[in-house]
Amino acid sequence: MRISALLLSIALAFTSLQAAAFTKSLKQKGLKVELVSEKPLTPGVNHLKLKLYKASTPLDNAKVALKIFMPAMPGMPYMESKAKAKPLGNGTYEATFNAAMGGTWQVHIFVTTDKGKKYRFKTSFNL
Ligand SMILES: [Cu+2]
Repeated sequence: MRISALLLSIALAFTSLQAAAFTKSLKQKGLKVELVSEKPLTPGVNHLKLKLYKASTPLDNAKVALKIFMPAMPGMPYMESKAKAKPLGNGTYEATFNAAMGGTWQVHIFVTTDKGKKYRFKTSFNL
């Protein structure tokens, strides 16, 4: 009984890992952003879905942009990459961005609602 429950939870965990290789949830002042990528984020080109929710309702008609940057390091200049996300409907936006190298990237996500309200979310990606 216990073992079957354990196996079931492992199977469920595996299924949810299969569903999306990368997910992250951010929240600020009542606005929630779920980041979802079908494939693992890697150096090079990535497609990231950003799902916006205001009070659990999908938020459409927002302007969504993403900036990733890496501070200068010894022997390496500051690097950054910007992307405007395109709306896919139902509160979902998709940003395609290029990461020049592996490592830790700082990430800022800028959201402007159709009412002109601005949000900035900060997180990081390890590629
Ligand atoms: Cu670097």
